[in-house]
Parts: sequence; C-alpha cells; structure tokens
Amino acid sequence: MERKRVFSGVQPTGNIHLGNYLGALKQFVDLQETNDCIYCIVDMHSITVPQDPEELKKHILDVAALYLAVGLDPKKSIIFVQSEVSGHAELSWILTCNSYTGELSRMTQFKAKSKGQESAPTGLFTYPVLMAADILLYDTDIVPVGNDQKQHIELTRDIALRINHKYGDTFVVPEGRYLKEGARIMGLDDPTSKMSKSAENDMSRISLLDDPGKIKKAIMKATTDSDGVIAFDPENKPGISNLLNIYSALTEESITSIVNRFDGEGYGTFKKALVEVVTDSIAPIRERFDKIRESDELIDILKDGSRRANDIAEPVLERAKERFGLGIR
Ligand code: ATP
Ligand code: LTN
Repeated sequence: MERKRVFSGVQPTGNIHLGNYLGALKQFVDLQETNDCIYCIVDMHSITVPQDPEELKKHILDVAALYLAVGLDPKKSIIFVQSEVSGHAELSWILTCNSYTGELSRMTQFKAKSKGQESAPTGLFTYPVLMAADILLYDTDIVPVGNDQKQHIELTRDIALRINHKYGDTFVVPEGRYLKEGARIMGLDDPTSKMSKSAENDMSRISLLDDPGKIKKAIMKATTDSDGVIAFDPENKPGISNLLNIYSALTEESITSIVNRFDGEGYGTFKKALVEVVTDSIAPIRERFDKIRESDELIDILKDGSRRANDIAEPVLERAKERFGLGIR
C-alpha cells in the first residue's frame, strides 16, 4: 500500500487520559509503521482558553514525553510543538481571509465552549481555521481524529477546495480517519459524557500519569447502576458498559468473553479486576515516561522534530503565498 502523509494533534490542556490513549494515541502508533506521520502538540490551540503559563509549559513537555512513552518513535514519526514552526500562524492568517463568519458560527465546538458568554475570545472562534492550517501546511492526506472533530475536518476540506478553485491547485485536500464509535471512553463519574482532560472532576478520568491509589479510587467510585448485573448495554447501562469497554480495549479480550467470565459476580469484583488491568497497562508507560521526561533527549527530539516539520512546511507556505501574490518574489 502506498505511504500516506498523516497529521494529527493533541492539545496540551492536561495529561493524556485513557480516552485519548485508546481513542487516538494507540492508532497514531499503528499508523507510523506504514505511513509518513507527523504528530503535533498544538499549544497555540490550547491558549484559546486561558492557561497558566507554567502549567502549560509543563503539560507541553508531559504530552511530548507521553507520545514517546506510548510508543511513538521519533525515527519513524515527526514529533514537534506547534508554536515552534511559525508557518502554522502564517498560513492560518491566509486561511482566515478565506473563511467566513457564517461557517465558523456553525461549529458546534465553538458554540459549546462559548456558551453563556456574551463575548468570546476571537481565537476560540477562529480555532478551526488554525486547525485547517495545521493540516494543510503539510500536504496531509489523512487526519486520524475522534468523531467530535469531523466538522473541523469538513471545514478544512471546504477551505482547501475553495482556494484551489479560486487560485489554482494549492493544497492537498485531506481526509478524516474517524475512530470507531465504540472507542469512545466515557467519564467515570458521568458515563453519558466523554472522558476529557478539561472536565473539572479529577475522578472522572484516569490519566496515564495517575498513581495506583488514584486509579483504584476512581474506578471503585465509578458510577454504575443499581441492578448489579454485569452486562454490555451502553444505552441502559452506560456505566458498567464503559468499564467493560475499557477492560476489553486494554486486554483485547472480547466483551462477550469478559461478560461470560464475570457472570454472576458483583460490580465490586469486576471493578477490582479492572483496577489491576488498568494499573498493569499503565505502569510500563509511566516508567518510560519518567525516564524520558527527565532526559535532555526530549528537548533534542522536539527540536529535531520542528526542524523536520519546518522543512516540509516551508515550501507549502511559499506555494500558498505565491498563489495569493504575497511578498516580493
Ligand atoms: P479537552 O478536554 O481539552 O477538550 P480532550 O480530552 O477532549 O481534551 P483532545 O486533545 O481534544 O482531548 O483530543 C485528543 C484526541 O483524543 C482526539 O483525537 C480526540 O478525538 C481523542 N479523544 C478525546 N477524548 C476521548 C475519549 N473520551 N474517548 C476516545 N477518544 C477521545
Ligand atoms: N482540535 C483537535 C486538536 C487539533 C488537531 C489539529 C487534530 C488541533 N489541530 C490538526 C488533528 C489535526 C482536538 O481538539 N482534538
């Protein structure tokens, strides 16, 4: 099969959780074997909502170290931080001038994040345009993301097609690769909303950097239901179904087989088994993380990543500037 250019990004808004890992990062690792992959830590996206500068810096390096700890290999993939490659901001402006307030107003993520505010930060509004710039800057073929990003990918395609049509072939029109619906991991406290880095309740998620005590507490406290029967029924029993999903995704044992094995047992027994599975799966990642995070190698890998990213981005940006008649050449 032909190698494709793959690009994706994760915001450094907190530590990577099981949802990010099972829904996105595991796929990133698989894709790097047969494609040319670029994985970005999108720090400029994260400042669309206020961030503490010290915390942000820490999270950028934590997420980078976690990328490596879960198996992304800097020899196979380009790993870098968005703000280190100035082309993202530059292309973003060109795309901003070719997108419309009407289409941006329809973005559900913007509507959700600005809800209840009389006036929202402009960056929150133009967030999808910066995302389009991330993708188009690398002549990307494939963008692996969760379903929640589908609208942003469609917008990226619309902008690329619009510019290609008006100014001549400029951008590769990318395709989204959407993760399976079943891969969506829900909050432990509220299994009807997705596990998220930015949810207020820390017990709602399991971060890859959580210690065994926290993991145990969060799982044992996880919301289930009162009928006490271990069965997979996401609609009527979202809590236990989410836990079964996590168990199955980590062990690769089928849900049916897990349900059969725990037949007649109570939720407590299953939760204890899940604590063990999660702790055992996370421990080696955590160990690798600790080593990488402390080493000087991390910064070298990121510097090398931004150099390699920039080498790809520069000619694409030049191409775009030329089509628009910008600059002196
Ligand atoms: P935030 O809370 O800041 O919005 P997030 O936890 O939703 O963060 P993102 O940085 O937006 O995470 O997403 C990184 C990747 O992880 C995306 O591809 C997204 O679709 C995926 N992802 C996020 N949450 C989940 C989840 N609960 N289950 C499966 N995949 C997820
Ligand atoms: N909006 C995405 C993060 C993101 C991204 C990208 C993903 C920013 N730029 C480019 C893929 C490609 C999110 O919140 N998950």
